[in-house]
Amino acid sequence: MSQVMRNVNQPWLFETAWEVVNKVGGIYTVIKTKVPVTVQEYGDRYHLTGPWNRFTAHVEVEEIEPDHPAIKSAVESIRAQGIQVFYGRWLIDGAPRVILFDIGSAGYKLDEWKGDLWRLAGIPSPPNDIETNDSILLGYLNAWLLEEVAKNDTEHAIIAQFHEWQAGVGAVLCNKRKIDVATIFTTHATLLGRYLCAGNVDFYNNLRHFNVDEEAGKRGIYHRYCIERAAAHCVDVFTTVSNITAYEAEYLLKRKPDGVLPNGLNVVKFSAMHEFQNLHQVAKDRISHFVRGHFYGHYNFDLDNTLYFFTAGRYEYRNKGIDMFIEGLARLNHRLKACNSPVTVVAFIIAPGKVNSFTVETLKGQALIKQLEDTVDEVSTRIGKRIFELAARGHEPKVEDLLTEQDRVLIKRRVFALKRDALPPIVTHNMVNDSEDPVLQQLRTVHLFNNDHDRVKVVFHPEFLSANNPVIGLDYEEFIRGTHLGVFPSYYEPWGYTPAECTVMGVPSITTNLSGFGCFMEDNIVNPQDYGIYIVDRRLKSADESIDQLATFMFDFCQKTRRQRINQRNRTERLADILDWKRMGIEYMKARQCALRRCYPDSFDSSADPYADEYDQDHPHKLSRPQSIPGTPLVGADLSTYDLAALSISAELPGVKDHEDDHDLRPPIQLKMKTPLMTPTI
Ligand code: G6P
Ligand code: 1S3
Repeated sequence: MSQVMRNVNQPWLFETAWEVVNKVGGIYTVIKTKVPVTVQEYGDRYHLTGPWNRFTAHVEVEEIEPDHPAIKSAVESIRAQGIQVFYGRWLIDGAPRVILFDIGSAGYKLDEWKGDLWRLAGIPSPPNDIETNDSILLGYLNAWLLEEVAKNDTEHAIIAQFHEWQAGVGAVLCNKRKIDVATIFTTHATLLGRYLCAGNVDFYNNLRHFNVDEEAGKRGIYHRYCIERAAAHCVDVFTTVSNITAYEAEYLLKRKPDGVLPNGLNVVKFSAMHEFQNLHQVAKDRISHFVRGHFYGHYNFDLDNTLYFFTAGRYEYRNKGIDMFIEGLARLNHRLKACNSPVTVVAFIIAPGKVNSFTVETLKGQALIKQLEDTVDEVSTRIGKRIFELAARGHEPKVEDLLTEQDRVLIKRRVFALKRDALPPIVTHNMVNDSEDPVLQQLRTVHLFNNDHDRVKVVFHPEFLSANNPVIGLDYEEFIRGTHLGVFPSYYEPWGYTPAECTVMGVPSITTNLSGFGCFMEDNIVNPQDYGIYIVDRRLKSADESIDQLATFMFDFCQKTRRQRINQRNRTERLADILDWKRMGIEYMKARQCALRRCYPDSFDSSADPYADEYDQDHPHKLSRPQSIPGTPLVGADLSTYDLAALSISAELPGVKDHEDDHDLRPPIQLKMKTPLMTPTI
């Protein structure tokens, strides 16, 4: 509790994460996309802090000098100790102020701070864990900054929000040193959850029984776990990104989260309603271009009857459900063959692995198809000139006059070059450990080899996509637009941005009831599958049954006509508003307000505070609904809070009914009123 009366109406907000101007994974997306709504609320009172990454910071951040005296003098006092602190504006939507610490320049303090952390909080730190060392440096620098600002400015309340364990040391220090700030710790996954799930553990059924210290010790992450757990306990408000991770955190970190802050996105609405459909066609053509090259010599399928499925994410083979995707594809292949389907599915797996470079075959495929394209262009130009010349002289051109022997030979040479005996590769890169790579191993086990007779073809691209990529040549976003279905059958997925990104671009996706996003949709939307959100049951079904359900979703999708796919994309895209930060950001507001109330209770008149009861068990709040969507509440909807115990036993399978005849009559999206986003606990 604060010693001084601070103004809680105009607070400073400092948000810290390892991924500020430093892309590693999903937290970067959370921070970056949330900036516009946060800047709108806090303006220049909002600062993001993180590590200075030499490769990104100098192109993404415009350096300026701090103009507020409290910040200026805080930054200067750190700089005076020989530590490099960069202050500037992050050149993204909202242009937030960022304070980036050059972790290396504080290296001389490492031993001193590690000793201090041990004495102060009993947190050990072994010598060679670079990631932990970096997070200790970041945490101490961040706490130093906050302490200085709190000292320099005693007028305003200060909120400090820490994301994930890498930023957790700062939260622990704020508590131990009694720094006068209101604190929030948000975990986007738990360390133990991630590690346990990646192994062969029945995670969700055993959550209550794990000996957490022992499990962390066995995995060599005890010290990291200590930071994470201490951070969760040291803050005013502890939050996570979904109900399912809240459940996990309660047992693994031993504190029930105060609330859930689901991840949003910045939804771009086109003025022309069908613009996103046109963009789908454009991006799909570019994927098709890649496919022609990749499958050269075996390109015996009709692209007009070809569907592009994909999965993408961190290369966490089991956690992200890549294992289930591959098995599901094998079954889909079998079913499509058995019914003589004219449809071909090209399934992409995009997950960065250890690679050396593109394979020669992959590059050759693109080069050959480019040569053929160039040759056809040249020959067409010559044919055009010949037609013109003949017509100009008053002759009617005959087909046999148009293609000369020379052109014929040229084209023949290109066609001959496209012959190959080997099958089209299943992977685009040379992998460092090809024979032990789990994706390749499984593709081999299930015999998905891109044979001519296979109806399911696979392309494993073990690197994130970029427009500069010489093979696919599309940014991830454009790539998603060009696909037909995203498939993310995750086992461990606190939120899961991938299906959410599909949704806002109008691409249907498959997720699971073990992912934060899947549960959120199941909890908030009536019949999510009607809107292109298919949810595989991985809670109550055996692995085999779940795979079968996944294969059925994919098989049923293959039966859709083009018209039905277009209609479904329209319906999917309409869900975008639900995922917009304009709505999701409200949960962050509630968490901040709650932190302020807990830290500065004397500054509040609870009768006038709209969020006064947010975490008060006696006054549970209701789900906030977006203004823009006409919702039809369920009759008799359950207004109770989420039932932790039910997570392992509930979840009825949504009907697989598909509105085949729905010609997009635009019925209102039915929002359930069941699940409050915040969990009252205290
Ligand atoms: C969009 C385009 C249409 C195109 C369709 C293809 O809707 O606007 O011109 O025919 O995509 O859909 P498909 O599901 O076959 O890729
Ligand atoms: C985590 O990143 P991940 O892919 O390792 O944080 C993301 C952002 O909150 C979340 O979407 C994801 O499920 C988590 O797993």
